[in-house]
Amino acid sequence: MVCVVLLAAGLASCATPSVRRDCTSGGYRLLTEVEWEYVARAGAPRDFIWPWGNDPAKGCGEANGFDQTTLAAYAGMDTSGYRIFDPFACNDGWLNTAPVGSLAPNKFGVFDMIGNVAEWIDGCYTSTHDDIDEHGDCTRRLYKGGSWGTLAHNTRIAERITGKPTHRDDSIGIRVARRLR
Ligand SMILES: [Ca+2]
Repeated sequence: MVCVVLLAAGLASCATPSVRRDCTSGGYRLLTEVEWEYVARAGAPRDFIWPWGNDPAKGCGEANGFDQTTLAAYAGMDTSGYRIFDPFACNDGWLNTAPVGSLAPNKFGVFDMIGNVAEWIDGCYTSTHDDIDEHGDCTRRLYKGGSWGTLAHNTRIAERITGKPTHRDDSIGIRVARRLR
């Protein structure tokens, strides 16, 4: 999916070893996991689970997740299959995706790092946060941040969710980056 999206948009993938980091099309590319976590944390202390602290209920000002709005829409849903079912105990006001800028930015001024749609990460899957992934598993890719339909614990900065590169649904998108100098 990453390659398909990037190529469809006229952007070369940075994720294959042969062209890794050799980005054309103005240098636009996906973020590495290390870069993504740096931007998502936005200067928050290392012991913060979310950018705003350790209480997910304080995140509805900047994160569109599975909140009380969503919970109300899905009232009566069967939650027995969830090992942890922890909707955000607050109200972000959005059932599904929200237009960019609908909620507050993080301390770096970046919108929607947590929630709204999860974001594909550059490179092949590795078992650590190391962004050197030439030896990674390229049948799996990471996406991070969680989405409008994601429970609180899966929107943690450190959370790592994997999917096949061909996977797509309405909860995953891309965020592009470009080196300025
Ligand atoms: Ca929501």
